Amino acid sequence: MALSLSLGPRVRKSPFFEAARADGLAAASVYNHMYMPTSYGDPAAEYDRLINGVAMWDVAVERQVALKGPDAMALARYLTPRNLDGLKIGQGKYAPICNFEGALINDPVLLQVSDDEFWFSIADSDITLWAGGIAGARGMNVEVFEPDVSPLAIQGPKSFDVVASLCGDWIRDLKYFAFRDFDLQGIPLVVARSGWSKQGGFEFYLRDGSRGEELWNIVKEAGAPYDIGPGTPNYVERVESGLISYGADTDPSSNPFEYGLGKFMDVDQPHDFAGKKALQAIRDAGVTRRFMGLLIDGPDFTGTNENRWDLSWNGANAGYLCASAYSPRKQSNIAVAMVHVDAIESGQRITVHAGGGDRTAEVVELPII
Ligand code: THG
Repeated sequence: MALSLSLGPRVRKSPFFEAARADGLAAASVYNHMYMPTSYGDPAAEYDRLINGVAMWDVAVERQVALKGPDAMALARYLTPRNLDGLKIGQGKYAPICNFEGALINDPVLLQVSDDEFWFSIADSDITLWAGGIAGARGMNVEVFEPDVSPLAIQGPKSFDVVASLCGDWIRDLKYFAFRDFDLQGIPLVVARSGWSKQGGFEFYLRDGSRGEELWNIVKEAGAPYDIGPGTPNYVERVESGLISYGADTDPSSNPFEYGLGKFMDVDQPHDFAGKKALQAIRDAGVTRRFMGLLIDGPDFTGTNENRWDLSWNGANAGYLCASAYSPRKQSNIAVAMVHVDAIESGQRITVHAGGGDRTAEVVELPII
């Protein structure tokens, strides 16, 4: 029997939730203590819209952790190993957050929205608690809170036309992670060139949660000439593109170097930050496993893996598979996985202990496409 999700007031709803439901929302997960839409019941159509057309996604689960006040910048610098020297209003940065052991505890996008206000647009972990705790313990003069801000993503090659028709042609010149305040028919937004796909797109950060349904319908109407339809962060496309899904791909000891995030960190900055010593030690020692792609032999997968699958090579454990899928564009079974460095360096096939039986797989660099 299909297992369903129990709806109730303990898990929060997005401002777009009822509009999404009216448009056929079929499945959801839970992320940042909110329902996160995962399917409208037709995965093939949702994938096709993202690759060839345009889709609109309720990603209000991407909550913002606001830091506001005189010490906001100092707190932001303490929270991330990313070098924030070039940060400016209007240009976001991917800014990993680590604990004091150097483990990755979130992989947010950081936006400076005014002189003294910053938003970490977070993945699925409680950074409001972490940041508030650090600010309090360090006696910093800064407020840490979750503002009324809810992203709606518009993704896919035709998203440029849809968003230009709503906001103007200036959106075509936005650099990746750049953003700007915009008043859309009286609805306050931050419009950003961002989103969790490599198909191009935008995010409308809605700044008034009472207007979710209105915004949803405006986007739906503007997108109608381009056959817009509802979608969700796309499982297959993200595996093809090698985008990290915090929590799905990470475990309590994952460090950012294992995910290739070294380029988004500067662990030798003069100031102190959470995890600095540990990250320097990890950098010096090198990693023992890396986040990689797999091309998996055998019959086409249908659906997705519910559990992690163990990997082995040369008779020993070689890590774990995080997410697997059949890729229509690669015409192969694919996956993202944490793979031990010795298995990667062997250049040999590894074994995937898949749900339906063992399979062999080639280890490849990300992205797969
Ligand atoms: N949108 C918003 N907030 C978010 C996400 C989002 N917060 C959580 C999560 N997603 C953050 N994680 C990522 C991971 C990867 C990317 C974006 C958000 C991404 N990376 C590009 C890449 O890997 O090629 C580019 C990175 C770069 O060049 O800086 O797109 O989706 N609001």
